[in-house]
Amino acid sequence: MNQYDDCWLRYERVADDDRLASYRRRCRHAYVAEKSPECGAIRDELRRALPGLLAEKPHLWQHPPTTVDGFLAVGTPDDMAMIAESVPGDDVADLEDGGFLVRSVTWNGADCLVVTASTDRGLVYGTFHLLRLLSVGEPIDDLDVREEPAYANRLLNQWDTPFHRSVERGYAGESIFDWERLPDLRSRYEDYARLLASVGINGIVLNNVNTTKPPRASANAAFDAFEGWQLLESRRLEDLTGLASLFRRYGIRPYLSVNFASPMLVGDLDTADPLEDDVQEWWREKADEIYDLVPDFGGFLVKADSEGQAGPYDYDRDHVDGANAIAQAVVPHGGRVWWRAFVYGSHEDRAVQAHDTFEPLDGEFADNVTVQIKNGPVDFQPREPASTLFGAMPKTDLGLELQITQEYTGQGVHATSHLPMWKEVLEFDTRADGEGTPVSSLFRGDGEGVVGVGNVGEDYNWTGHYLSQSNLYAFGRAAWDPDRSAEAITREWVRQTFDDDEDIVDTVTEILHDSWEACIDYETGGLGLMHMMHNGEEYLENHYYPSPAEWPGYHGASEDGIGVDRTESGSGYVTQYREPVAERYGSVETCPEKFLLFFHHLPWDHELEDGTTVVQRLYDNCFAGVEEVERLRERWRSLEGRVDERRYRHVAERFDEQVAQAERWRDVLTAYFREHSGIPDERGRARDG
Ligand code: GCV
Repeated sequence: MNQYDDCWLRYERVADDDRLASYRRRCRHAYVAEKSPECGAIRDELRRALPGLLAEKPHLWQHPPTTVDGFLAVGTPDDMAMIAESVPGDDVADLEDGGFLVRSVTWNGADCLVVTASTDRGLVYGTFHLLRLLSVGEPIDDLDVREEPAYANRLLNQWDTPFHRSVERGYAGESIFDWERLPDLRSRYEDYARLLASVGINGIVLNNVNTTKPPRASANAAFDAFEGWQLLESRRLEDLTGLASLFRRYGIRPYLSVNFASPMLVGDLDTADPLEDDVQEWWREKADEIYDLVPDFGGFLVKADSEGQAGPYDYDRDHVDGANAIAQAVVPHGGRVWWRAFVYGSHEDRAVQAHDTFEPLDGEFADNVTVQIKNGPVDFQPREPASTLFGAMPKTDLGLELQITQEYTGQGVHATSHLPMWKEVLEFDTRADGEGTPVSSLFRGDGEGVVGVGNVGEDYNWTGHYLSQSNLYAFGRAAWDPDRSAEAITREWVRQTFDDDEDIVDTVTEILHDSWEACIDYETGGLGLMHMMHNGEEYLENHYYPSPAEWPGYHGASEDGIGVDRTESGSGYVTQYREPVAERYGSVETCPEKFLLFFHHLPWDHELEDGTTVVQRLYDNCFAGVEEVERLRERWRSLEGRVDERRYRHVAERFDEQVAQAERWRDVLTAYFREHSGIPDERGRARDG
């Protein structure tokens, strides 16, 4: 990467001389099996990485060298005798697709490293893993690494509108995909594929789930008329081929978001009724056409009956009818339909909707349908309890959808790590199979997995805020291994992205880890409240500024109290959890404070366990959130002169803006609480609105 930031693939010279000597001994010569597109990508990556890390040009051999003291070999045991001789075949044969081994071995008296796997995609991940170890300065003389991905599918959802080039909820500029010039490729696509593959992502949905109505005027008025569903038009599909072959080199399968009404919009049918034969036939022909062009196409993602998108309800059919009609078309090609559970319906409390709609349909979806569920029951709010659908559909393939982009957590301005939020959800014990069935233990089937809504755009640094690169990185790493600690993931990101210096690693890790709770405090007051944000017309204001008065139904503030009653006598949402979770959340006494007002509507002066009233805790949290951001800003400032000027300034300036914004949130929220409660802040800080 030259024109754009390298993110975590910087490959800088190894600082420690002894380490460098050992790396050079085993890696200055390398041999990569010569066969597949993936192996070509590996060779290219070694050519990029090793000169930087080793500060000398490596020698890439056409065959395993026999005359050198040490070398790196990448391939499957079938590819080369050296690997077959140094690694027992069974160790490799056992590996899941994507899994790999990285081992230090001695072969013909030479000190070697072997990266091996049962599939070429595994070789890609193994190589990136080795480069990560070298980048963070791990010893390699005694390596014995065996890794397999926890989930078979680790997908990215781009919310990009092709041609129009907007990115819904994107805060890093235009879409990187220049659809107008496809199938011509930009070097940026390859860099993106490298970033994704380096953290194990193996699928990408190229366009927004909203396939109608781009949200705002684009820079190029000619494309304002373009809508995402048009990608299924024959003349557009050919554009996919270049991207598909590029991503293939990195083991990444492309997918498309499709509009449920495509048979009418793209085709010339007068219905999209999923039970009509000609509708199903239309989908089959369309799928055949796509697979002719892109044989490893992953399948379709569908947002149906949600926020204005067409769906089976338009024909009095249900989600099973809808999903299965499209899924049957991709069965012959090994494709899959990812069907989102983010639907609206008759319930006043949106939290109830997804479980109410989908749980009764368990067991009816086709084998190649995955129901994709947002982490929480409402909509990516700063903090939500885990969705009740997790573990509730044992006979259906499920996917967990996380938001990498920071729609509700400060967008491109605030330093907010989402990793602690994801960990909280992954660790939630659903009790689906008795005690000890965390969310992370689900999604283990071949058709299941974890999905992240992407956060990159045209900005030089990819993600708008430099520190937001950590969210993309962390998503991939957590989707590969949900049991890896948040701290370990963040520390390795900082080491690769900034420096190995312990103080820098500690400081940036601390900033990221404390950032989420701080954001919850100033943006909601904590206690499980949500929807305190402005829903303005201006795109960049949307969901960025505070405006709690717009959403009384979502946070329940009134003169008598605050919070939403989701107990059995309220909306009933809590009863969708298994016991003992339902009972714990359902009782004011046992509900964790962080979710208290999500589940309960309580008087403003209700006393919490430590005797503080609800309203006072809300005031205190809002003020604490701002103080915390000020503290985190100071932590960042302590790095002045130790982090390169460009990134130092960028983050420092954003911190100034974040503090100002946090104060604004605090002031608007506390004034709102005061106005509705009529109770002043006992510490005299909260002002009138
Ligand atoms: C893609 C939220 C966002 C929408 C998004 C929607 C979804 O409502 O604000 O921009 O649309 O979620 O997940 O489909």
